[in-house]
Amino acid sequence: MSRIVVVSNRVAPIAEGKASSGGLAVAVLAALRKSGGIWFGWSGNVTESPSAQPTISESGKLTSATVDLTQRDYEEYYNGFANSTLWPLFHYRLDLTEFSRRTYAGYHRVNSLFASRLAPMLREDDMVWVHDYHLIPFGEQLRQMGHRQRMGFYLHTPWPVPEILVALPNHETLVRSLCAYDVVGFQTERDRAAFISYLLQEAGAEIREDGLVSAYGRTIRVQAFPISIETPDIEKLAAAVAASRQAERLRDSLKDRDLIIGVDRLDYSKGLPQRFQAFNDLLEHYPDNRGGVIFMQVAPPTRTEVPEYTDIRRELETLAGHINGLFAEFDWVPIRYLNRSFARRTLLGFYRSARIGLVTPLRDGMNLVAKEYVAAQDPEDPGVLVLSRFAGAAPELSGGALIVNPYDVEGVAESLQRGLTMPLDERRERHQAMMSVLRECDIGHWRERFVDALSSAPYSG
Ligand code: ADQ
Repeated sequence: MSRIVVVSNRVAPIAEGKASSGGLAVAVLAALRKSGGIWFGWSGNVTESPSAQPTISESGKLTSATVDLTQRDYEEYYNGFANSTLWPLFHYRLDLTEFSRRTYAGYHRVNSLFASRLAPMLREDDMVWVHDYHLIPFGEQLRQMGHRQRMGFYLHTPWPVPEILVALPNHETLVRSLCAYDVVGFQTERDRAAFISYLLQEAGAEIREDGLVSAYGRTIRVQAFPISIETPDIEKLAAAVAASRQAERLRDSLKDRDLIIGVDRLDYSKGLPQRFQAFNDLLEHYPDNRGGVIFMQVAPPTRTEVPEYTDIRRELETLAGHINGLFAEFDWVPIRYLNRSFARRTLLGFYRSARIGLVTPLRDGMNLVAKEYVAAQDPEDPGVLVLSRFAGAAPELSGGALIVNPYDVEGVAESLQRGLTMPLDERRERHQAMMSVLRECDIGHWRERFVDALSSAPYSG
């Protein structure tokens, strides 16, 4: 069995028994433990003169190798091209997309530097699995150094339709880099179709009879692999933490009121202002809910050095203050807005206590919170998922969720009302429909499908 070499912007702790924070880390570690391998990426540290040697730590058959960035690399590669150009562009926010040749050059410089740091560690029959928008040119850089290993790329964000993508001055170079991989994986069929459309329209690509795509002189597999969660583990853990002290404290504080919960990174792609407005609309147009419903939004700040993230934070503070000021009573405050994160197990307890999971991104690659919310419910008395049609999770969960358009604030309020008044039988039915998808398509299934696709790629380079 070939070793797997995972490359991602950040690397999770690999030591056995160390709690990993999320499904991706769990899946990647499981893949690596099975075959042995390396997890390579940025250490998260910014230093003046980073060492040319990666920092290595080992645990069984598994090695983690990390490198530091300089301040300039961090600004140009991470805050710059990755998070101020590609992130907004891939989330259809042309209005927020900045482009500069300086950050673009920094992005390439860091990708090339990372590739040259990993290169000496690679073996002939390794399979390289690169993750996410930070590292699109990584595989091409390795190829240029003569590496012929099987290489796969997985994009966690959406891939935009060609009309959006071509706004990027270097769109062709970016897509050409992707074609250096043997397998290019997306979250959904929608993303895959958008990528294929670009290749057909802009690159004269050809789709072969076996489904592979020929473009830029290479033949690649382009496939959707919707990412998922550790379904059985989440079910068990959520049932266990239902009686935890924190979950109990939350329930006590609700005093039998219904809870609507939102959990996101504080990011403009998550549709938080529209969500707050929808809750405002619920209180305005369905006044029976006043005093009887609480909306709790957990949103820890991220990417705080990118100005757009400061702007959205300020906007939400104003909105939350406004809505609370308008509707609060001396014994009831409608919105609990928390700018902090909680341990995974605590969140699962919160999900289980919530009548509605409100997940309304304007665009999202997948949105694992939606899946986690569903898996955390009590099957005997489950809550309702209100889910944006623009989340990658929507096609899989449409059999059970109330699907909404997040821009339609009144429509979201209507669905909230429907969820709050939904009879138990219907809630159970909807929950079961979603659970049967999540049981079959869990994170293990995602990992196996990707690794299988990569294993069967021809070893050609
Ligand atoms: P994110 O944009 O971070 O991820 P999401 O999928 O919702 O979005 O969350 C990833 C993980 O972080 C989940 O396990 C979730 O529980 C956790 N998380 C989210 N918000 C949190 C909070 N406030 N506090 C604590 N934990 C929180 C990117 C893409 C998504 C894609 C994932 C995985 O943007 O579309 O689903 O990668 O591919």
